[in-house]
Amino acid sequence: MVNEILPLIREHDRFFIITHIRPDGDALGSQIALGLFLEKMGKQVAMINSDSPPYNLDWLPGSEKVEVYDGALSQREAILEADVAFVLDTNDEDRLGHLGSTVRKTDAVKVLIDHHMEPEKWFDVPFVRNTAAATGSLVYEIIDALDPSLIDADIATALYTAIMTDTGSFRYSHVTPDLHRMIADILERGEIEPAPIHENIFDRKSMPGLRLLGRMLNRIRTRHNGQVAYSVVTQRMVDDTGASWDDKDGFVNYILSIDGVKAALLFSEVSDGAKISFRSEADTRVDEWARAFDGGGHRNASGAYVKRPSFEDVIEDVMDVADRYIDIDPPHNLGDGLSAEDASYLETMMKARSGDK
Ligand SMILES: [Mn+2]
Repeated sequence: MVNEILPLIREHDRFFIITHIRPDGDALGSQIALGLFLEKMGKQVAMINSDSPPYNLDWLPGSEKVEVYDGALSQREAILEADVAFVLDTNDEDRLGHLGSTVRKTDAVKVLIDHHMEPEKWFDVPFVRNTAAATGSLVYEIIDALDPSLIDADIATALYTAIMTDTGSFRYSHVTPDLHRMIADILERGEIEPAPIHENIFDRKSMPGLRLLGRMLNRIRTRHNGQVAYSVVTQRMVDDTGASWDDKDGFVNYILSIDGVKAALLFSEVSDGAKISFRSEADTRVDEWARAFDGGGHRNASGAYVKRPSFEDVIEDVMDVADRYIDIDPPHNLGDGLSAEDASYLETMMKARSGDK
């Protein structure tokens, strides 16, 4: 509950904030917004992660204050001497990288601020709402309850980035009028423009990255009458194009953008199997499908890491059970004006054809 966090912030001075490995916009935006806000309250703040930000977030004002853990004494001290340790946007020790066990063992009050399901049990104060659009919206609630007048351009930019990136630019099913009102307040208080933030995050792609995108688009396949689609990024494709693996971020959204596709998957090759990104349209959910392969995430955006002897095995195993998790609509109007026998014959034919695409 947010009410438990407020006195913790008011009554303590030294804070440590960490977010997950391979930090995304919500992770870094939430961390920076909370960190800058606490500093403006006159608190001592250390922001330390296991990984550095991706290239499209390194411009975020305040990111220069986020350190990458290198074992330095000053960093260890900051963690061990903190009164309160905030863990943002993940509820899982492993997702904190090599800092995980240190954070778990610290004597600080451990506060979780997150919107994922099934939190681990070691947090003293969990502020968790899995219907929240972003961790950033929970950080906003804390700021709003303490002193929203402290929201300046940098804090607003961080909050906007967190919420915008985790909602697919305000399109996923968690987006509500209330969320838009929150965004309006953030824009007004910070006196910031949204457009430059979108440009910084989405319009800085490299030429090799776009070539990789081209290769990925060429390999899109559909199943179930075009309602489920997937593609791949392989090591070979990355090597051939000179791209980096980070360039595939957002690729899965192109697959979902195909007319009629309700659920889209991107399989990325790793040495012992594949990493999978699942995305779906608002009224279709993919989290249960991801969870069936030991992954997790949200209704419309999930992920999994599946180990198999070969990359192709993963694709087959995952795609073969698509219709267990996705409601496949029958082909439209097939039976109109036909006898029942002809209609069922046609449908069988369609099924056979869509299966081998
Ligand atoms: Mn998030």
